[in-house]
Amino acid sequence: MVLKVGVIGTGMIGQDHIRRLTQVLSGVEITAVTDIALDRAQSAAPAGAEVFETPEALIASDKVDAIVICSWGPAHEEQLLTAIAHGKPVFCEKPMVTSEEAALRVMKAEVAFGRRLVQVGFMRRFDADYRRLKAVIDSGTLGAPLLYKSCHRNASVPEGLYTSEMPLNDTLVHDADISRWLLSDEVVGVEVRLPRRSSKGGELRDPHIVLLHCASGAIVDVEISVNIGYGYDIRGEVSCEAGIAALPNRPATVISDAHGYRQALPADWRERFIEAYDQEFREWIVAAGEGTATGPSAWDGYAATLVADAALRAVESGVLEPVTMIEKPALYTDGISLGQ
Ligand code: NAD
Ligand code: ISE
Repeated sequence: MVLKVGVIGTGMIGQDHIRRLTQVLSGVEITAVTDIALDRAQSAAPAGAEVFETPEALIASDKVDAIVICSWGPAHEEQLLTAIAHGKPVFCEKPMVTSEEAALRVMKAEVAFGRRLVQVGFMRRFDADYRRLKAVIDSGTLGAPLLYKSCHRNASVPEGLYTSEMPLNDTLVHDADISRWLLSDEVVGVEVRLPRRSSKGGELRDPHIVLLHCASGAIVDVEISVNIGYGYDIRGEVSCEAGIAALPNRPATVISDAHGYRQALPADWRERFIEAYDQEFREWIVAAGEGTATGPSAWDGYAATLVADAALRAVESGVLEPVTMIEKPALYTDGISLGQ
């Protein structure tokens, strides 16, 4: 069976996901697209796909079995709730939503539906390097994880569109999610420190140092820099009781020239995580074909949203802001959310 997919939002990542769903992966066909910029939807639409004027019409269409949301974060809640109301599996790019209240509404709707429908686009969980790193930590050979250093450096971000809240409610959510997943832990408190501001981003608040305090006592130290200029530089290193486990540098041709020995860095997330996005969709297509979702859940989207909210509060207060979660609904307690 071929999964008929409708894509909402045909900007940067929408176009990249359309490419992978039409040119890389099998068992899937894009039958519908929409965007508030209809001309963008028109030019991104693959052959045979219908361009819908609204997300509601696309979701309701019987041409669509499952939905991929690639619109801006604040638009996700309404689109998720509509997809759940139609009982259709939905892949939603991160951040799942941009407030705790919205995350609770999405979980409530999915729990009332009674089956998982939502997968959140935390693609790092599908990256082979992160999966190997987690396998080492889970094996216990290095003892308990004590500290995790996560560097999240973007070469640049779209000027004007990327605002000072976004390092925390758009970028940090990846580090929050991967930390919970790698350490099989929950975040219970967040501190933020603001170093000297980089002149490269104009008025943008950048960089940030964020400390995630975990329930086990482990601490995650996150650097968010979004105008580093030289490339897309993602690093991760876990300090355990009996050793260190770290992400490797990505393989790249070694160039020797007048600047010395050097290896190119990925330009952006598209290049660095290309295989991870492919794999997250491979797994999504299988689950969506069965009318459900696996992988990062609405609970994980909720957890990351709480961290972002706490980080934004911590910028204002300058102190450790607590993170308090509701009791985990049974729908999310099967081990899918944490530890897998
Ligand atoms: P973008 O601005 O390039 O594209 C977003 C598109 O959504 C635009 O074309 C816009 O017109 C459309 N849109 C916005 N609101 C809409 C609505 N209500 N209905 C229909 N269309 C709407 O942004 P982007 O970089 O492609 O990011 C899109 C989403 O993907 C964001 O949530 C972002 O955080 C996420 N993202 C994730 C990753 C990742 O690594 N997983 C990478 C980039 C972006
Ligand atoms: C972007 O939306 C992503 O999700 C990228 O993975 C992240 O590195 C970047 O900071 C975000 O803006």
